[in-house]
Amino acid sequence: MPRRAQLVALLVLGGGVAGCSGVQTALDPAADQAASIEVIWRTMLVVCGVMYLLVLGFLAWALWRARRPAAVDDAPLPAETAAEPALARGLTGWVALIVAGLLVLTTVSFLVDRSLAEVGPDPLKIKVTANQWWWQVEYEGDAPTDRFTTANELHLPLNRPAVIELHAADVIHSFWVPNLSGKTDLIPGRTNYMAVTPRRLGAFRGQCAEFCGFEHAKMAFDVVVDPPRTFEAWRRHQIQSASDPVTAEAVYGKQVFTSQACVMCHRIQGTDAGATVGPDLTHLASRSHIAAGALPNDTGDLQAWIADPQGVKPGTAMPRVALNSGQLNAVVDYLETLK
Ligand code: HEC
Ligand SMILES: [Cu+2]
Repeated sequence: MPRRAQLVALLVLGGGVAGCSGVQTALDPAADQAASIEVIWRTMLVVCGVMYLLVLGFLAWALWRARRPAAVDDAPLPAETAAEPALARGLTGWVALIVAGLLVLTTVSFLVDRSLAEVGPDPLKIKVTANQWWWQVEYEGDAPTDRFTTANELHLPLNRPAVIELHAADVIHSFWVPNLSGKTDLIPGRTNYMAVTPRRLGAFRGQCAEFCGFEHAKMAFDVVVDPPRTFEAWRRHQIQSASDPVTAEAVYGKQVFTSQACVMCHRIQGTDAGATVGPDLTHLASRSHIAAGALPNDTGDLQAWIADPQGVKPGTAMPRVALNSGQLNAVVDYLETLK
């Protein structure tokens, strides 16, 4: 291919070209499923692009042909018998081309759809429940002691297939991590499944993709693809109960947490807090965002969130709990020990 043609092909098709890479894009696949979907997208681009150019080309040709001197128009029409075979051949070719294009699109969609349903050996099982407006994430295991719960963040080991079981607690949501796979709805009363086999390390962003109410836009989550050993270390850590606070401030913070309304909605494994209305906070400090991607997880933003959740995410199911500044500081101090 000449260099210029190569460059054009690269610009049109290249997923790796600047602007097509990122943590939330279907053009930068990091899993088998997203890579298959990208094949459909490229095929559609080529087939539909070629058809579009052909149609425009014929249109231009027709316009150009129309500009004939008046004398030609006045000439007697060519005999029908002479014109028809060429026209018939042209139309047959055109129909054949359209059928071939549609066949290519149908075949590719069919094959990719089948490949999306395939699950590799020994899959990791994860259950995700969508809530207005946050994600509960439960890792399943053979033994009860292997199971644990977290929120708004998934870790996946590289190259190992994962099956994500999708549930909804209230309305319909949609689970979408563009770099890993397509969208799948989470429907109340129904269980859906999604398979992902991550092939590249990295941190990606997922987003609810089905309008689910007021804070639909602030219903994101993080997905981290780890090397198997790092994943295993993370998993072992997540299974453990929260460690007891040591500093006086954090001890007071824990006391505030368990004596205020917080305890009626949140769970911190190893304490009296065992409720599941809101996210599990056992290892809150190990997550990179809070409130489903609405804020980064740092001291200032944790304080802002707890002091006024309705200000950050109007309508969220977490109410404002009246705390004085000493209690607020202490409770945040405690939450930051939940590594
Ligand atoms: C009525 C139930 C309820 C009460 C009471 C409550 N929360 Fe929440 N909390 C929630 C819900 C629901 C969310 C998820 C909100 C969202 O992302 O939209 C949440 C989110 C959070 C988060 C962010 C967790 C994450 O991973 O995103 C923190 C931290 C938190 N709450 C701390 C507290 C503290 C501290 C208190 C007490 C001062 C408290 N909550 C009281 C229901 C509650
Ligand atoms: Cu949603």
